[in-house]
Amino acid sequence: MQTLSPCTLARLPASVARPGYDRDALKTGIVHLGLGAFPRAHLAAVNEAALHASGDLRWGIAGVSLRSPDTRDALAPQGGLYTLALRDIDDSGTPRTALQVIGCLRQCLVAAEDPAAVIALIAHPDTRILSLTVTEKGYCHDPASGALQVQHPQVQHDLAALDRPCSTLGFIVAGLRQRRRLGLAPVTLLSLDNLPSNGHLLRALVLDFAARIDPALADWIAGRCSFPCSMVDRIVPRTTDDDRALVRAALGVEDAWPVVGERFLDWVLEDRFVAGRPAWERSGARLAQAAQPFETLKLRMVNASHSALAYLGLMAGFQTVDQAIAQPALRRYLERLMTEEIAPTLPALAGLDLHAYRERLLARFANPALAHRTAQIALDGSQKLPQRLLGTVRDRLAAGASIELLALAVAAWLHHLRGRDEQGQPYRIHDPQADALAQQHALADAAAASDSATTPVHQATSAWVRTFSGLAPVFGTDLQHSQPFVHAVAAQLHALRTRGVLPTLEGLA
Ligand code: CS2
Repeated sequence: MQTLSPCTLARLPASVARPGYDRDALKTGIVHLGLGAFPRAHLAAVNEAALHASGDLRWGIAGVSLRSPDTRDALAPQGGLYTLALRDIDDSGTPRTALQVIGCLRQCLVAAEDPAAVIALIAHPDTRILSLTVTEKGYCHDPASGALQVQHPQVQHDLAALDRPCSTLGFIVAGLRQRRRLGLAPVTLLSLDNLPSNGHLLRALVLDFAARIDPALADWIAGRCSFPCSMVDRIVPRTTDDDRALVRAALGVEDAWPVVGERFLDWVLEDRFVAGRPAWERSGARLAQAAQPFETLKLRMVNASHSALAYLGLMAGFQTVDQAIAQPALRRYLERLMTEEIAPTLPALAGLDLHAYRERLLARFANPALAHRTAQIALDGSQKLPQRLLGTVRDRLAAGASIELLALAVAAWLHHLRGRDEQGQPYRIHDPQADALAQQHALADAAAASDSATTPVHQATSAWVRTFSGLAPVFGTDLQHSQPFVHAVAAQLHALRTRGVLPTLEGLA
């Protein structure tokens, strides 16, 4: 079978959308770091539509994978073309797929193979936006405080050898240093990751890093570059072989690297672009004065529910989000979590119908055509919990409000760290802090064991939780000392350990 490429575009079925602009005339205005499925399913999709709507061909994308050559190896023979498959179900419950070949990804690089090429690209006169989706851990920061992890091996490496960086921050600062040396215009740095105030966070980390290299460079970046905040919402599971087979059958040619997502898309961003931007507002993006209320809404509703569902679902043996949400007890729990404990902490947003937002979210989770794996969402919990759950917990504690349902989500993460589900199936904990988590687990076990000699078992669980929440990069320095926090989490952890996930959910007050 032939491969998807500029030469085979013309033979695709008419139902498959494809680039309608002159790809050869496209310039690279956007350099994107972190070329996973996520940006290919939202940034590139909105950008593609903006190219069609505006005809402004300054805005092609060069994508950079930091380490893995897989995406470049798959896409280079396809001339950067790939298929976006948006999947949902129709009114009769039958899965349906809308297919589009995206053309705005002009170039793919692998930073680890050729760091100088990436620096040169960032420091190219055509580059105007440097965007990133490198996941939470890619920021080399302390998730609870937001501070740069100066001792992080990659940060240490890059501070000593910035000509051959390996971290995201290293590439950004090396590229900006080169722009400044060449007397080029500044760029906009656009974080698209699921982090609170992602633009402010990125700015603080870049400036801290740059100041350690050259304070004048940090001043140049602070004074000339901009860091708009953004909120991006689209569920994009990892592409599977089944997805590839489906796309192949529909296209009649082989696409080695398609991406699958839901139809739903919401992208809110602040309009602070120092070197211009594509007409994204003409293709679905919403421009806002401040993105933060939208981020808070999304992190606390979508991502918190997702993580709660992932840990509870994984422990109970449900492989995918739609299977998990089909359990009435889990669905009911999520409804209550959002309505009773999360919603009261959300910022006011004009025109927002929170009930409709919640219902649509539950329907998105129930989409069987996505088969989004709970194990995928469960990754990197140490990086996700602070902004997804613990900020809400703090707000509730400060208001003297109950946290029973939030505590269950936190307890589910802790329970899942034991590394085997309720059927006894073992799994690995994938987390950049895996070693620290295992150490803290052992400390907590020891604290609980010494307590259990003298106290009832649920008090020993409190000792366990108090000790575990001494892990400051996740829990900060306050939660360990909060009796209501420790007791609420311990009660839920005790229930999960002794009764299991579904009976615990059914037994909620
Ligand atoms: C998910 C997110 O993997 C995860 O942790 O919660 O990727 C989620 O699917 C997106 O943020 C939805 O916009």
